[in-house]
Amino acid sequence: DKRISLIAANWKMHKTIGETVSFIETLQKEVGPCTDREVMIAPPYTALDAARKAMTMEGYKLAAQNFHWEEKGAYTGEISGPMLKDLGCDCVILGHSERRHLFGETDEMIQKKLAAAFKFGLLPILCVGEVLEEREAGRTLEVIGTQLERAVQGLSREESGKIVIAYEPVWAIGTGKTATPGQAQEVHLAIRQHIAALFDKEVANRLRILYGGSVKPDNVDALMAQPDIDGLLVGGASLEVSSFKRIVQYQ
Ligand code: G2H
Repeated sequence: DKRISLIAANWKMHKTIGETVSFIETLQKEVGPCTDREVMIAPPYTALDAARKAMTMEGYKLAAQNFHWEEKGAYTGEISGPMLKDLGCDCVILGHSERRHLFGETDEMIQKKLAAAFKFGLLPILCVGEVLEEREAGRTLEVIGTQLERAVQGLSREESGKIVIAYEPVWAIGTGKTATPGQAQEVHLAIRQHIAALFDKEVANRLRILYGGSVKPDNVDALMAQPDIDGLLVGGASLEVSSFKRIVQYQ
């Protein structure tokens, strides 16, 4: 089976309700329905409801940028899986490097979130990635292997085949420094092999692995030409319709 590509916009802490609606309406008008690829948008929590209502075309999916693993309870400031489902979310981004590094998310928390995503029917996009020091010390694959193993602990074979993994080298995030297509492909292949070893080859072949970190209109085609790059997680370049549209329409 061919893996259907996924082009995802991670808006981080950007865009009001009005900006969200006008972005989605314009994007759909200019791109049209998508059948050979999926487009995902992760606006801030406050714009999820409006985004859902604005998404009317085939091939567009809605994601939250984070959530809490418990169903409900005394967790001031947190949002649960059922609340995201209530808003019509399809997916949730987990363990983004900003969550890990700025907000202290650990592998253990990410593992709980991953299990909760399946429990509450949300497709998880699990982010992994090494920092510059780790890459320079030749520890990239080891670090990513550990993040993966810890995150997928307890998942069934079937669940593990449904995860979307996003490889985001931390040194490439928002820095303008993109991994070369070759560097990204090397890690994507290693991730697939690691999942094959943890589960099996069939699961690994089904798995979609996205690249994230300074994706721009001018590097998208070369990244997407790599055999193990199945999509992109785009931050900065997803905030303007013109550049995100070009990324969605990669060749
Ligand atoms: C990495 C990426 C999106 P940017 O955080 O997740 O952001 O494309 O701005 O590097």
